[in-house]
Amino acid sequence: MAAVIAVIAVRVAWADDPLPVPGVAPQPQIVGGQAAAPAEWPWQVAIVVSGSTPAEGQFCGGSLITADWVVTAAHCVTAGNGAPLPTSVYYVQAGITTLSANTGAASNVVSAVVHPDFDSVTLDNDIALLRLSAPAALGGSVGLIVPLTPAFSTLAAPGATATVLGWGLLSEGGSLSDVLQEVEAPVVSNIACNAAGVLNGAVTSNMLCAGVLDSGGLDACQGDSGGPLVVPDGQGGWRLAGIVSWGIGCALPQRPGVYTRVSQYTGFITAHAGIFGGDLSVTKTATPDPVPAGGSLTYTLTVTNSGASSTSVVLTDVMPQGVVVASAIATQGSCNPGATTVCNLGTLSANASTTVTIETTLATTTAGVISNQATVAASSTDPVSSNNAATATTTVQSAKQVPGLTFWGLLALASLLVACLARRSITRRTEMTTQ
Ligand code: 4AZ
Repeated sequence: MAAVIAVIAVRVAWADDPLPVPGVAPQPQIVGGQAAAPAEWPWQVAIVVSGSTPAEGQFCGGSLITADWVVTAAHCVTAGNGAPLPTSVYYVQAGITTLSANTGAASNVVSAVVHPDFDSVTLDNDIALLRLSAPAALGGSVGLIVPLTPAFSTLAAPGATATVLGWGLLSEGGSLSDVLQEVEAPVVSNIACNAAGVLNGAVTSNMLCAGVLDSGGLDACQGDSGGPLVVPDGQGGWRLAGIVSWGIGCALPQRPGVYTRVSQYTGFITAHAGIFGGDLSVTKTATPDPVPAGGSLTYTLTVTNSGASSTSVVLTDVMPQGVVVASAIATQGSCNPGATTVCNLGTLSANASTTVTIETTLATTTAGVISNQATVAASSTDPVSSNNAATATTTVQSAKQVPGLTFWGLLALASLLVACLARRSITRRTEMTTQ
C-alpha cells in the first residue's frame, strides 16, 4: 500500500496518465477504436500499480519484445523530473485483454532501463526497458513483437496504416477501459506534424505522428502511454513502430498523436535486451573460369552482417574432389586450411563485411564442373539464430586438356612413338633371324 501511495505522490507530477479514480464512470477510451479480441495482440502488457488488481491500477501499456523484456515509455516509469521510480511500485501483467477478468500472469520488474537521453520536458527519447524477474511463459495469449529496425522503417512511412492499442482514458478523471481497445490511424510525416498550427516544431526525429490531420477522430489518449503502435510486417505479422508518448488533447483535428519512433532505438534495445543479433549472408566467387586441370583456382568469400548487432562467425568450406587447398587467408580471424577449411572469423560488427581468400590447386586429372559450397554460421550464443546460416555455391568448368598440346602430352606421344618403332624393329630382326 505504501508503494501505491508513493506512486500516487509522484504521479502528481505526471500530467499525462492520471491514476484510476475509483467510482468515476468509464468514458470512451482509445478514440474511435473498438474492443480487441482475446489474444489478438499477445505482446500487449498492462503496467499496474503494485498492490492493486489490473482493473484497479493499470496506468500504462507496454510491449513484450523478449520473454523477459518489456518496452514502454520512459515517462511511465519515471517521476516528473525524469528520475526512475523504484521498480517495486509497479508490476507487469501479460496475457490480459479484459482487465476485470484478471487473466494472464503478473511479473515483477527487476530493473528499468530508462533511455539516458530521455527528456522529461520535451519527451524526446521517451523509451524504457523493463526486465521481468522471470521470463514470461510464451504461448496462447502471451507472445512477442519485433521492434521495427531502420532496414524496415518504410513499413511505417507516412500514409501507412498503424494500429494503436491500450486501455487508456479519454479525459482526466475518467476510468480505465476494461477491454483492450484497438484503433487504426495513418502515419503522418514529421514535416506535416511539425507544421505551424499542428505541433509547431515539437516533434523530434525520434518521434512519429499518427492520426487524421483534417478531421481527427482516431487517436490514443491518456493512459494509453507506453503501449504499442504497430504496423503490418507484410508477412502476416506485426512490427513495433511506436510507443504511445504524448499529444495535445485526444483525437482533435490538426493534433496527431505522438509516438516514440522505435526504429531509432535498435542500439539501445540491443544493448540491453540483445534481441536482434546478426544477420549473415555470404557471397563467393571462383576464378578463373574455366580453369585448366592442374591449374590454380581462387575462391573469394565475402561474409556480411546486415543485422543490428555484432555476432561471431564461423565459415566452413568443404573442398570438392580434386581441389587441394594451398592457403586460406581471412582479413579478420584465422583459418585452418584443409579438405574442410574452417575459418573462425571472430566478431563481425553490425553492417560490416569481411573477406576470406582460399587458394587451391587442381589435380591434373580434375575435369568437368567443379561445384563448391561454403557455409557461414553465427555463434550459438546469437539470440536470433534463424537468420545466421547462409551458403554460397560456385561452379567452374575445368577445361580438360587436349593430349599433345601440353609438354607432358607431347612427351607421352613421343615415347609411345619411340616404343612402337622399337617394337617394329625388334619384330623385323626376329623375322630376319628366323628366315
Ligand atoms: C497521455 O497523456 C497521452 N492523443 C497519450 C497520447 C495522447 C495524448 C496524451 C495522444 O498519455
